[in-house]
Amino acid sequence: MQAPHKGQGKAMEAHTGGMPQHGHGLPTKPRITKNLGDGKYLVEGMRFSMNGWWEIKFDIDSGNRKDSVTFNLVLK
Ligand SMILES: [Cu+2]
Repeated sequence: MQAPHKGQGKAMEAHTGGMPQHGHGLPTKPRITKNLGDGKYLVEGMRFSMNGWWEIKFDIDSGNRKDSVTFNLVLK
């Protein structure tokens, strides 16, 4: 994934996710609260209510290109 350029406003947007094996979404609504630069973003409000396989999905908008990415986490 190519990092969005700096200084183009809000490059990452609200995201979703959940547990594919359980059919439920995230228990909270995490938000991108800060662009830290160099393609790094601060995500706050993340909470996992149980162990297992979680998907976290982000929508990325660099201004002229859009993409999305899914991170897979397995909590034990
Ligand atoms: Cu679950």
